[in-house]
Amino acid sequence: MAAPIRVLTAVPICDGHDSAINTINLEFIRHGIEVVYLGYHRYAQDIVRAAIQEDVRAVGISSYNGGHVEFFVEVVKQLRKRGVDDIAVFGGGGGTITHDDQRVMQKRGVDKIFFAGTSLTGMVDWVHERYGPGKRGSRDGAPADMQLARKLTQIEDAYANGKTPRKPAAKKSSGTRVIGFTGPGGAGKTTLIDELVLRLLHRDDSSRIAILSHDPSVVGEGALLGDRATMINSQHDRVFMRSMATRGQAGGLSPATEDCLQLLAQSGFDYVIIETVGTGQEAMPFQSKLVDQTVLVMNPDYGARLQLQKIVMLDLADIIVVNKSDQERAKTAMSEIERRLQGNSREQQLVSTVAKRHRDTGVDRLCDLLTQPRTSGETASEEPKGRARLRRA
Ligand code: B12
Repeated sequence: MAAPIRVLTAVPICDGHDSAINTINLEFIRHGIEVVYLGYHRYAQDIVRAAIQEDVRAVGISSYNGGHVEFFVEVVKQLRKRGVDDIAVFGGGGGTITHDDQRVMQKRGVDKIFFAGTSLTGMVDWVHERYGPGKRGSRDGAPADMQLARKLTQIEDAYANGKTPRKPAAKKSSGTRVIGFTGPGGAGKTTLIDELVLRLLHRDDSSRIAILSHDPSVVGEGALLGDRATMINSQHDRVFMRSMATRGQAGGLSPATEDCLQLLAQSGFDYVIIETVGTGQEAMPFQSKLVDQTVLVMNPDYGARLQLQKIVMLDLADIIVVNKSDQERAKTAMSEIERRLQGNSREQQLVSTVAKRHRDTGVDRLCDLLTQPRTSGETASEEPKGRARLRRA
């Protein structure tokens, strides 16, 4: 089976009209396209960086507040400046983009503008026809991030074409710290990671961070890869982010994750952060020996205390974060989870955070825990045994 078409969609800076693109995203997904959605109010530079890292086939821009000729053309210009001529730029803006504007935009490299009245089916068919399987430009000799992005695509494509997942590989010693984040949907994993990235970037002004983020999809179907829309601090030149659809695999990760993770772990980043899809009670996503530390992010509102007995990751995670701790139930959650962890007889950390709050001291504490120097050869499973410790930030 051919790999799904991947496109990136966004709304330009100073524009909050996202209803059109949300409708179009859904239609694309329903017709087998993987959509990396960057959100609204986005700079041309952020769109270009994301399109290159995600190695998409095209960028779809929805613009309503004017300045579309300059904005679309700026995106084309920046792509070409970086040597990329195989990522097309297309989009629409209803009646705000005229036919005269379109002619100017096409002359300056924009592929296609859709006008008011075009059917959703018409746009989907056009994307399939125009951006379907075909030859892409080479990334040989391109900057490292561009080569890395293409290699990740090749790995994903190989799995889409029938490669079977291999056994988890052991991590070769390197300076890269690999951190796995998991937890139920809605617990705030993406916001927490974005805040953590902000701190990691500030603590060391030369550090480089990779993020491998997952969203669910069924084999051969489309997917909304929406974590970038939540990430604000991670729109940064020292951050390489890649969004992956699970493409039919249960448990929070994709069949290609292990290989992609291994490649990222060997690509000179200081930190590689991997985020699963929202997971259920039985999920144990980080069997990989490539992951150094695992973080389970929970919502204080998990239901009755008995529910905690059923969450496998409470036994396995190195750090448990109760996010959204400004909620009324947070204190009770912290003490119930603390008691649950005490039965584990291994050292685990419990941290309380409010990731949406700027300068949250809980996120500072989490960052401290994740950046502590490691003893050589230490892995999550080899940690010393002991009673669970509760740390309230
Ligand atoms: C809905 C709407 C709003 C909603 C937005 C809700 C939201 N979250 O998106 C609200 C009420 C919040 C709003 C606010 C404002 N709006 Co308004 N809004 C509209 C409206 C009525 C419809 C736009 C829309 O969603 N269309 C639905 C899409 C699906 O259809 P379409 O536009 O015909 O697009 C077709 C194609 O172009 C294509 N397409 C569109 N985008 C893309 C992208 C890709 C990738 C592809 C493939 C195709 C594609 O899809 C459609 C296929 O048929 C338009 C007027 C209009 N009739 O167009 C004004 C309009 C865009 N708004 C306008 C203005 C001025 C504003 C405000 C500044 C008003 C104010 N003073 O506060 C604010 C700014 C908001 C902001 N933060 O940016 C002006 C813009 C004027 C201009 N640029 O010259 C318009 C044109 C109204 C007008 N005639 O004055 N707005």
